[in-house]
Amino acid sequence: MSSDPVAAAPQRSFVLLKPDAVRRGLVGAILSRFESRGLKIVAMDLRYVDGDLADQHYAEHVERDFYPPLRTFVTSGPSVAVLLEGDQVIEVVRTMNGATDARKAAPGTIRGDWALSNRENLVHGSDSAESAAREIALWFPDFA
Ligand code: IDP
Repeated sequence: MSSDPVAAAPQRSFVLLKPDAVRRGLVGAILSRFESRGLKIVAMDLRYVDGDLADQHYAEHVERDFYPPLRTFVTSGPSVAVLLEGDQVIEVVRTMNGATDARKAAPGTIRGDWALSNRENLVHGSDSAESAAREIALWFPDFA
């Protein structure tokens, strides 16, 4: 029997394809990477994120200097909200997304291949099991 709690059950992560991904027509390409890796789309929805939802999603950042322009950006057009499932999906998605500052993201990552900004960096992925639970409850309450 495995003693690794992470490996014991498929995990879920909340992923947001931000407005730049939709605007630039990269939704299919990004989803294709996740699917090709073996991650499963459990739920997906095109969302017009309003200021309230942005504030709740980024609750830990609302006091930061970078938040006002980030809020403007995430509300600037439709995003695609995705619930992904798979073995260690939270860490796998974070690795596939690449560094937050896309200018420093490694080639082969989503940000490292297709973005060049520390704000408009195409994707969000939950950063921990606790964040995933909070974000899934916020974005996909039927799956919480
Ligand atoms: P993450 O998306 O890689 O988890 P976080 O630190 O949680 O990174 O930041 C959330 C989002 O806020 C980033 O994805 C990016 O869009 C934006 N952001 C973070 N730091 C900066 C910054 O220094 N300048 C501008 N935008 C930032």
